[in-house]
Amino acid sequence: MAPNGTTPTATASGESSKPRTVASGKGSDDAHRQKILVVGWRKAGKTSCIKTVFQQVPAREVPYFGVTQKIERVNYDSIVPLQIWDTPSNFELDQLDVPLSTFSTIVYVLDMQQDDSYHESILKFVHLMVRAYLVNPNLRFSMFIHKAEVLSEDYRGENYAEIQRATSEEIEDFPYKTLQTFAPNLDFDDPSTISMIINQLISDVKFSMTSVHDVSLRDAWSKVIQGSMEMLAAVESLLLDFTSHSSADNSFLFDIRSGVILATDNRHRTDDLSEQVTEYLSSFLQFRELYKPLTLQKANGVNGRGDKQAETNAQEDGEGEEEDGPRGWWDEEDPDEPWMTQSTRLLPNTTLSLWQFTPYLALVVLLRTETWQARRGTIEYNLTFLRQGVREILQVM
Ligand SMILES: Nc1nc2c(ncn2[C@@H]2O[C@H](COP(=O)(O)OP(=O)(O)O)[C@@H](O)[C@H]2O)c(=O)[nH]1
Ligand SMILES: [Mg+2]
Repeated sequence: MAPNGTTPTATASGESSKPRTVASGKGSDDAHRQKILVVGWRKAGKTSCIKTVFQQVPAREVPYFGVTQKIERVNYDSIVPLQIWDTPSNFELDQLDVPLSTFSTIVYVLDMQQDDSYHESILKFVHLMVRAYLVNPNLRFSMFIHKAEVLSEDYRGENYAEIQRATSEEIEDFPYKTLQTFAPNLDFDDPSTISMIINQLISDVKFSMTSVHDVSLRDAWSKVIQGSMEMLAAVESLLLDFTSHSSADNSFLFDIRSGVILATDNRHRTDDLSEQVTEYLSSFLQFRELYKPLTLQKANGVNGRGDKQAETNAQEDGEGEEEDGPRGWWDEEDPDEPWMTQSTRLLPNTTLSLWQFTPYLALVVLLRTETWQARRGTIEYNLTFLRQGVREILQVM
């Protein structure tokens, strides 16, 4: 299990880490973090949604989480540094010791099984959205309709649609005038003001069905994080360039520890495909965990090869070739970092390749096996540009 602290570091999953920021977790580096406020009814699954993804706590431990007693902040370093605020069950906005406008996103977790408290919960969410909108119209809203795996597929779809419909309805019916004191500059007697707010809130809120037991939760977080990435369009266009120049089918940029997709080339992509690739990555990383003790042992001098040996172990070339072949360009680029890399022929015609970019980021590429065999050199050459491009974008942010 990952360290329980509120500042997981890159070493949690075994990379030799070179943190981009000094994540002390003592509040010293809070200012540059995108803040995400997670709220919802008691036992809706807020803590579970955070811990299973950002602290790598296995889903089987979810039933044993205690009740959250006070606000907890989880710092997480990814393509953008995040701070995720977990809230206790009786949470009210006035308990925040920072202005509501500090947050970039509010995630509302709603327990899909609780039909009887839907309505109250939705009301609470809408109230929160309006309050937040009035202090910061750029704030983003996400609702995780959670524990979805419990319901049958039909029932699940029905509930999902019903919750979205009810949320829109409550946004329309909200007594905006009661919040006039929070927005002295807006005229709530003017119907056009109200309808502008209504339209914006309805179009802004993003819904996702989630469960800690499958990849849907990481998918939902992926949308939240992508919403926080000012550089998303730039990264996507780099991925698109790389993918088309390499004649690959799809490229996914992953946050390694959480397994959240940060960007894709956005071509021929389906939810199923994203799910499968996410599953692949987490299975592969489990292998790495398995080998880590072995790697450490060797790195500690059994054969004196240290990091070089670690690197060989971290590589799992599905075709079993080039174990002792010439060193790749990525070794030359940053000799201190034993970046992981891997390629697997999944099916006769399909190959999946993975390259680690930074302690936080890995690229997964799906391509035709014949393309991989014929163009591997070009692909790895193109990769240098992609990697440089991504790093440059990260540096200017
Ligand atoms: N079936 C199911 N139960 C979940 C899921 N996520 C959380 N739970 C359960 O919901 C309960 C409350 O979870 P917790 O994260 O502590 O909720 P919080 O009070 O909102 O922080 C726990 O008993 C969890 O086992 C899920 O995805 N599916
Ligand atoms: Mg909790």
